Amino acid sequence: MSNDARYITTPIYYVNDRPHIGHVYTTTLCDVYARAMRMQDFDLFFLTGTDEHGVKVEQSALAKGVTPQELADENSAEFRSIMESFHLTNDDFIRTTAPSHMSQVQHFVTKLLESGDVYLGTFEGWYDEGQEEYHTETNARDLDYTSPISGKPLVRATEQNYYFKLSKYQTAIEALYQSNPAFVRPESRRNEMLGRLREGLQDVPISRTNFSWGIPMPNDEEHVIYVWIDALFNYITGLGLGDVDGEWYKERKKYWPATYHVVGKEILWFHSIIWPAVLMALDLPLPKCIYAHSFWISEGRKMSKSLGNFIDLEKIESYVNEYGSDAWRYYLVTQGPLGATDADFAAEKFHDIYNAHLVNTIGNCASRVTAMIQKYFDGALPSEYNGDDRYTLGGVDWPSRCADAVERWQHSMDAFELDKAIHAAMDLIRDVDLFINDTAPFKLAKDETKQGELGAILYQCLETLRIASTMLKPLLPEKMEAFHQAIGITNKSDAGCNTLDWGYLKSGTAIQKVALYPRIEMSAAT
Ligand code: ME8
Repeated sequence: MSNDARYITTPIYYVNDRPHIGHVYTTTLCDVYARAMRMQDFDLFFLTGTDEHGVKVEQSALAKGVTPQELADENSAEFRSIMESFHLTNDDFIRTTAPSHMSQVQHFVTKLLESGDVYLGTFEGWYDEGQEEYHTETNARDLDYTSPISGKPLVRATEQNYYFKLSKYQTAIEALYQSNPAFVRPESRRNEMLGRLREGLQDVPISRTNFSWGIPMPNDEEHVIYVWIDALFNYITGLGLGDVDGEWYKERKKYWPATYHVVGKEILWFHSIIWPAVLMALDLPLPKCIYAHSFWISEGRKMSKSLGNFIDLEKIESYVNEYGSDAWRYYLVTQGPLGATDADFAAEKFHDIYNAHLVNTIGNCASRVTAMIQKYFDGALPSEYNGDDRYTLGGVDWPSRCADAVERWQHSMDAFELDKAIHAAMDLIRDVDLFINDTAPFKLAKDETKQGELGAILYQCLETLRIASTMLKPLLPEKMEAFHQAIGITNKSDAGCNTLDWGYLKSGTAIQKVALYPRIEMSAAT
């Protein structure tokens, strides 16, 4: 991987469910990061897709009277279409039923068989049928022998299967967690995994014989590869790492190892223990960070179809139609469960955040500044200097204030601290508002002799807003681009689209008055 290459992934989503807020959330987080990196000219690859094998897909297809492939095609297409309709800028959309993925998985499993990391053996354990996951005795006891997801009892199961020698990697995984404390984030999730590591790692089955909808074991057609192993490999098959002839995705190999695998907390075990051990067994570099966010709940309760608080695709669309796609992204990313605790999706809170942050802060400040340039300078951007020193105006050194905010933004984006990155931009906007109150340009406008000072103040305000809006563009692409258009950045290839350096705007540029986010009354629709 070159220094400039970055690779971010979402989980690949099960096709036996329809897309909902959880899927859109994780993908939106990755989208914000991807856009921010591309904006800074990093060579970035963003992968999402669908997880299409397994007993659940086979059973749902049977119940519907279609083939598993037909069901997978239909539901995968729906996931793919949300990426497009929500302007999620993934570079590819991987499907685990694609021949390129399947043959690479077989290649990797063959290597694991050859190295002895995969062997045939017998297993007995507590099995969660809904999740297709085994639990250790201790874990099963803690869960009261019931599935934490479906609430159904765990069943005692015995199988002859192929196993992955996870136990062999106990010391290596412990060393990984010690030497790289940021391998799993946030810290509370890392601590959970450390706790499970202390229980000791046991070998895990990686094949099944109780259904056929999966990738066959390369040496034994009776067995299909366990859906979780099949799915984890997507992160490297999508880059062609298992392509023996080297023809597939040649140009993508440079993106490995991943910068971030972003996942929900419920699948952290697979990503932060099993996946690195598999990669170690294959002698491949490890991802830099597994970031596990928490869950959305809705109106104070776990989302459920029967409670009627489920945020499904139709519900999401009603918010996007009413408030706009920027507002949806803003709420998701700034109010979502990025940290250790679950977050509540509530209609009233959505409405309040929209009004307080988008209407009253960003929208109001942009309209205030552009309106004054219209009114006092006929819409032509005045000069940055007032003859003397611009820094004496209101006591704020705006170029260095902006440079500090940009540095904070860059650092936070890089560290996937999206909330902090957004704060850096929002704080700038709030400071512009305070600066206007302090310097009172509307009073200066009444004094003919203060024209230079008035112009210089408005220049500082607009240039600062341009920089803040550029930092917000990965989150609010629609309206920040509209704002750029209104302040004379009309060409998408224009350096002004992305530059975070002070002084891009030139005096004399025609500035239009903007109204970015309309005030909206709360309706019953959402
Ligand atoms: O687990 N809040 O797929 P999946 C926030 N195929 N995020 C949520 C959420 C919620 N309430 N519900 C779901 C699978 N998510 C496997 C993954 S990866 C190699 C295989 C998001 O369709 C979150 O990212 O059940 C979670 O990890 C993912 O959707 C699970 O999607």
